[in-house]
Amino acid sequence: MDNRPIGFLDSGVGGLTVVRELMRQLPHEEIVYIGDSARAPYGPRPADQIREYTWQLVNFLLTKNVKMIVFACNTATAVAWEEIKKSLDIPVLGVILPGSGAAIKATKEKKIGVIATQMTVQSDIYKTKVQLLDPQVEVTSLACPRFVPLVESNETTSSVAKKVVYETLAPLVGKVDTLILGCTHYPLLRPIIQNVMGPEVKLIDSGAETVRDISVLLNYFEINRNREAQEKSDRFYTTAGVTSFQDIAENWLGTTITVEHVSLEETLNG
Ligand code: I24
Ligand code: DGL
Repeated sequence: MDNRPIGFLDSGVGGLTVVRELMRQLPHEEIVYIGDSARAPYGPRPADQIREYTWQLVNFLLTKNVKMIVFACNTATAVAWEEIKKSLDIPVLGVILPGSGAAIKATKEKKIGVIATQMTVQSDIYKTKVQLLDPQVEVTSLACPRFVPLVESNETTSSVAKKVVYETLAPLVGKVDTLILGCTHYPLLRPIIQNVMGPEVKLIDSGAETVRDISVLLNYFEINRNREAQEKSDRFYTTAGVTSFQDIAENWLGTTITVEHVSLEETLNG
């Protein structure tokens, strides 16, 4: 047993889709979450910058005595996960491998689509990982730069959302039998995406798949949290304003939470 918390990092609030899954699948685990909302979104940023920011988030989590770190952000995973996990001696999980594995299991025609931010698509990481597992699979990637702004303006069911999703996904319709939602925000558009792609297409939520892998790792290393341990206290940190983070998070998670502001420069250099 290991009663230390699990650390989560994300560019902002999107990683809460992974946290909600964790709360559902592993309700006894304690959470420390850092969201870099002050510098979000990461998707359109250069890779070097994302790597630098992600290191800062990791170093912050390391000061919180975490037993494992989860990159709850596809973009950070795409450009920084392999490098960072090599330098740490605790398990570090990203959201990309779990989704890739699940997609390979799901596909019948060996035609997988990936939708994600510009940087994740540019990195070609999903294609690389999927084809390492099965070279016969055809992978078609598509950047959907309009989806994150859509969700963040509360447009997840509107006719505008339907129009944008329909227009953006047109090149994939009929071309794939499995579609990886390779961005934290996309599960919020899931009903529209399913509608546009058609009922036969299997949608893979990388966040949900990642929590299954967290569970496997906890069991393998026997580092589950003792459910009889003292009451857990989840902590959420944001580099931007506390109130807006808290509003979104409490609405999404359906529970009250503790949120603190953190200035990464001061915390890590001071
Ligand atoms: N959803 C997201 N980000 C936002 C938002 C949202 N505003 C409304 N909704 N804003 O991501 C990002 C910018 N903020 C973040 C906080 O600090 C200041 C800057 C998706 C969230 C996924 C869990 C819509 C919305 C909501 C509540 C729950 C879910 C949701 F208000 F999509
Ligand atoms: N969290 C990011 C991801 O999963 C989406 C938002 C952003 O671009 O920062 O790729």
